[in-house]
Amino acid sequence: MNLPALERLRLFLRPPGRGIFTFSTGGGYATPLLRGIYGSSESAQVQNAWEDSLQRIRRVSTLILGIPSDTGAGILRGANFGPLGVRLAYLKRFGALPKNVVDVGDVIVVPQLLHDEMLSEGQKAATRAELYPGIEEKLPVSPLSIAEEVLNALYELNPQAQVLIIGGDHSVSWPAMLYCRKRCGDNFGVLHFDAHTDLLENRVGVKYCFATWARHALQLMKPHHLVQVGLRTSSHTKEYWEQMLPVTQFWAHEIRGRETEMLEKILAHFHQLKIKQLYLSNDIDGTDMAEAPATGTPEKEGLTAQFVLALSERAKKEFDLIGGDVVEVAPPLSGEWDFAQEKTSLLGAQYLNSLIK
Ligand SMILES: [Mn+2]
Repeated sequence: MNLPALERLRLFLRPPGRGIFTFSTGGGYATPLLRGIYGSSESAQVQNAWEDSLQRIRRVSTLILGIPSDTGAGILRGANFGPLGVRLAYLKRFGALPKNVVDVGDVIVVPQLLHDEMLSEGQKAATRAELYPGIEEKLPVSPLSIAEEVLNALYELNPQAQVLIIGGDHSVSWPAMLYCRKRCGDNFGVLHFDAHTDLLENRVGVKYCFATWARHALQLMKPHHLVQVGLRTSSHTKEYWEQMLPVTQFWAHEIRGRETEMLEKILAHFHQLKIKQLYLSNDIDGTDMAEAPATGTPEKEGLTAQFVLALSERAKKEFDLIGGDVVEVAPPLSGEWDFAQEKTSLLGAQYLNSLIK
């Protein structure tokens, strides 16, 4: 990439809430968020305030990135509104972000695309002409491919910053895994909350989606550095997965009723492996559906939010939490349109807050 990192970010990102590509319909959803963050939803003012915030990337300790894509989902959708819902709920619950945090905005999402490897040259050229008029460079056009380049640019501008992603379906964790690999080599741990293993090699022949990112991530890290917590819906058993793959699992039924003991056991696993740098991926469906109903694949008999928060806080204290995500929050599935009050978005906001250094 020839363009300077900040230039690339200006092309690949939009102000918070503006990443879902809209023409005449749908742009209004972001208005309350923009007013809440910048005090205005007027385009020129928002653009100026957002560009100022990009200038602060080098000076802060945490960067927040929205990836409003649910093209990688496969059951119920709506996680494309996750970044909007979680940010609105965050504002309502906690107010403005702390001074050491910058929200860099949303990856621009063309909602029919997922990863550039899935596209013909013709489609890539056509979308490039729309997204980046007048630019010769062959820039990425799909949300996961753009996110990979955004994370590269953020790393270039501030290699020490913690990067927190708001998804999006769980496929958005794949570019995050590439980021961890670039930053730490193969020596990083991943603490992964989920009802599902996300360990498929592919799903109906599709390599990149919500069900495969964790399988591919195993190839980027040392054995048993991926720890999955809260599993309860899989076509295979824990024994099957742990024998077949270098993964460590703690299923929901092992944790329920023994939270205090299991929390220590999970943390001890990372310490035994001498892991220092940790990434925390929080699929909100790891939490019981009674507490997190607005998600694409809600499951009962899950983790309590209290346990997930307690483990996240401890992980932040005991490890160098280089990054994390909150994914699969799908506020439209709640049937409510005031996302600032919506239950699952509010929980997502608490999870996000628990990760901020
Ligand atoms: Mn998942």
